[in-house]
Amino acid sequence: MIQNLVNPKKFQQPILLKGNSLRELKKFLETMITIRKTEQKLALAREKGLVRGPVHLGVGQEAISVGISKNLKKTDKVFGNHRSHSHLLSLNPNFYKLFAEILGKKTGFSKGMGGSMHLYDKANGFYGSTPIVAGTVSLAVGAAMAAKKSKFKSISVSYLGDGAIEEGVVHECFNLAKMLKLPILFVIENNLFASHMHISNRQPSEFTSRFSEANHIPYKLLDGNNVVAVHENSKKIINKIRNGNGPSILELITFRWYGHVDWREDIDVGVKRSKKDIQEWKKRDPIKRLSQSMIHSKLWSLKKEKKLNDKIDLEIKFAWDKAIKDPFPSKDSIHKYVFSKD
Ligand SMILES: Cc1ncc(C[n+]2csc(CCOP(=O)(O)OP(=O)(O)O)c2C)c(N)n1
Ligand SMILES: [Mg+2]
Repeated sequence: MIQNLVNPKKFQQPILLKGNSLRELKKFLETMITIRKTEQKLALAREKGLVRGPVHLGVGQEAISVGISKNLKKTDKVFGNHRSHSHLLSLNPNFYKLFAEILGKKTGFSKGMGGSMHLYDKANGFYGSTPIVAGTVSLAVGAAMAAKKSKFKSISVSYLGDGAIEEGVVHECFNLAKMLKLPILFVIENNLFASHMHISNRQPSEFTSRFSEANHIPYKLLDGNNVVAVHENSKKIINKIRNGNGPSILELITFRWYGHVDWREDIDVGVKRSKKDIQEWKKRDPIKRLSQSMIHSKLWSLKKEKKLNDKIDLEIKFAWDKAIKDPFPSKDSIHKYVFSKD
């Protein structure tokens, strides 16, 4: 059963709805669609040359951060990686500020100084995306240490990929987090690829949560394209962490529809990524599976979904048009925010 998680032909059916109110389910759907459409807009803008820096897109992986973020508080500290649009938008769906940042505008999340891979939104608990693979894992552990020392019941969340697990620092972090019983959730987004290389060419197993056994850290392995399962399981795990039981690892199997970076599909650059696989993984779409379940349960309809899609399309168009017209930061602000002596 668990082995099937990496088979693109499996887990394509509608998901089991349990425990969530209609309001919560609609919110999951709306947030996932919003994140998807935001990233699709970025893909198109990048292809057209309107966006100048690289964008790492997580289309297809939306259920993970949407399911987890619902269980977080604004005082929790979330640390992302290079593919973090969804991590941030799940906490604060302000796609206008994301567009502005990626276009280098003063109104962006990092005042236009960072772009896609240096996002920051402290007010909503997002402590940063960064291009250095595994670069934030130790920061998340440090934040958890601070939270524990201050006896403040906040937790850290560290998003990392199946490629990041291959960095030594991650294993030092697992060990330290366990030894100090820190309030941290490590979320491994296993999309089976690191850049262009499939996990079977890099590791003796397709699952990375096995590393938790070396440090006696509890872990759970799940279908990352099932928002209800992600939400329900992370809720229980986060409650345990919040109540002083130390770290946990949650590994979520998923797949990104785009290639490693920008709008291309990467079917021609490496091993084991065929057009057919991508088509099969698209059938495991986290949005479609939730929507179908809601329709089967007579909680939702295609008509309502069209209305929702139209509304989000319009909001995205408005936000993009506004961000495009926004001013760039002044040249001297770089001394204040990037090369500051303070
Ligand atoms: C320290 C470091 N090594 C290598 C790279 C180049 N690099 C960027 S993303 C990436 C793959 C990361 O894979 P994973 O952690 O699985 O995340 P995904 O891209 O699949 O979301 C690599 C090797 C880097 N940015 N930093
Ligand atoms: Mg990966």
